Amino acid sequence: MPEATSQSATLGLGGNIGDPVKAMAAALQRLDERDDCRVTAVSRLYRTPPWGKTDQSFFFNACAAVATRLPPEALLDVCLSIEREMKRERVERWGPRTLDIDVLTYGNVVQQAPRLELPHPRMTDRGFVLMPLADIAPGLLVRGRPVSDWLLDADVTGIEVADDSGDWWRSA
Ligand code: PH2
Ligand code: MG
Ligand code: MG
Repeated sequence: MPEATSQSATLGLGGNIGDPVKAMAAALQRLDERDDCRVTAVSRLYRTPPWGKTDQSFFFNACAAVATRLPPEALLDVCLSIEREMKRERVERWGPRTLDIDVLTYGNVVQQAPRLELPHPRMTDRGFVLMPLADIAPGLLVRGRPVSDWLLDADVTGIEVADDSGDWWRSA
């Protein structure tokens, strides 16, 4: 992929039913296989307490950086179509999720578009996003502040490293 025309985006991945680690790994492999996307960094894998709606299973979470020629909304569409593909076998209405892929940042783009707000509006409140993101992009500025700085204020209670190999996604 020609680097000159590509942008760097970061993604947050998570899931808590079925085999979320396998779904996250498959999603990253799928993205990396595309001509218009390359996975350039993947965080460690984390096991995280459920945030928001707390009466559900622990999640697995990770973040990745991709170099892509796709514009932001097209990257979102690719992520949503991979989500659908991975959910096909065991979709559970109203239930927890097998795989969620959120576009967190895209270059320096700041937009309040209805389909895709950038940077992700809630990423700076969430330990389960900031902790993995700090593995791969501690200096990335989000709303004027580095990820590693946002992490200092985040609640990371109960978050554990589940796999610190960095290439967990290639073998899962
Ligand atoms: N995703 C949610 C809601 N709560 N909690 C954790 N720990 N990890 C997640 O990925 C997560 C969540 C909605 O997207
Ligand atoms: Mg999400
Ligand atoms: Mg989502």
